[in-house]
Amino acid sequence: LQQMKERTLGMIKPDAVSKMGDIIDQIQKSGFLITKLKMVQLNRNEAFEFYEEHKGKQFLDNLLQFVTSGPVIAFEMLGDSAISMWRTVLGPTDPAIARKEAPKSIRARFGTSTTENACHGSDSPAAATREIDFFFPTVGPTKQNTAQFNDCTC
Ligand code: DGI
Repeated sequence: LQQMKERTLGMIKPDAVSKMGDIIDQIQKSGFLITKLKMVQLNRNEAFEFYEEHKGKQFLDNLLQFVTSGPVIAFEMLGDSAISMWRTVLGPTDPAIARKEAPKSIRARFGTSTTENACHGSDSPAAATREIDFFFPTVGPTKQNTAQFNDCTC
């Protein structure tokens, strides 16, 4: 059963940290198990490493400015098809489009602009692995007990 589950990396961006309660609530009601979580403030080099796939994009500088403007909350989530499921729960990148196409999505509810769009989600298995390791490098105690999720009907 556990093998069918997938892990992905979510991140509440600085604009939505004040809404963390409602966001975590929606995540849990959507059937994910949060298996790791931390609040940190990234410096520019760290943010650039995290967003390395956007090197050369015209919006990168805005994105780095924004994501380093305050703390973020990063979390590893476990669930069925978690990578694509989390992106569905997030909704479209632009919150204005999200409010039209997916009004219950996180970006519809909590995003304000294409830059300030509340949350991040990994877009592929390779990105999920890299981004989980970025925030949660596998050093020190790593034992995790997710047995409770085996009985979960979600
Ligand atoms: O996976 P997403 O977060 O939905 O989108 P992405 O991976 O294409 O881009 C990462 C982030 O960069 C996105 O959440 C917001 C920002 N971004 C993407 N495209 C644009 C953008 N910001 C601006 N201002 N304009 C864009 O076209």
